Amino acid sequence: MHPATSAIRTAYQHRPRIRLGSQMTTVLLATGAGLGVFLAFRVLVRNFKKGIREQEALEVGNPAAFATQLKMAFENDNTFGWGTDEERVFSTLEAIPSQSTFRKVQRAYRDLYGRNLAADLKDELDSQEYANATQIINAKLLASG
Ligand SMILES: [Ca+2]
Repeated sequence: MHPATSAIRTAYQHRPRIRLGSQMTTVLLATGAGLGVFLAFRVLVRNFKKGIREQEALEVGNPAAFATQLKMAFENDNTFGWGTDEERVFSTLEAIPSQSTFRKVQRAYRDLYGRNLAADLKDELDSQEYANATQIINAKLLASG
């Protein structure tokens, strides 16, 4: 091989862009893998929490049971895809013994459905009903009794 050709070839093989490129690829792959592991772990934790909550929901009076009842009342939809069992929403809210339990219900609701209970209450009820619901919750004792 001609020495010049060989030198060009060597230079080509060692051009900095390739090295930077492969390093970047390595970094991106590592970041991607790290993110993948992180996301997979987060899904695992989320499913684990959800599984625990689903078990808890079988116990009457457990925050997860109240959360499930509220969700079922929200999803009491008719064939048009809308509708909410307001009576059931109110009777469930009445049955929650205290504001501290209500906060536990909110956490259970988030673990089970990945949603904010207060926001869903607002969405599912009209403004007067939502005011009534808020009143029911605010009238409760602060501590668990
Ligand atoms: Ca609904």
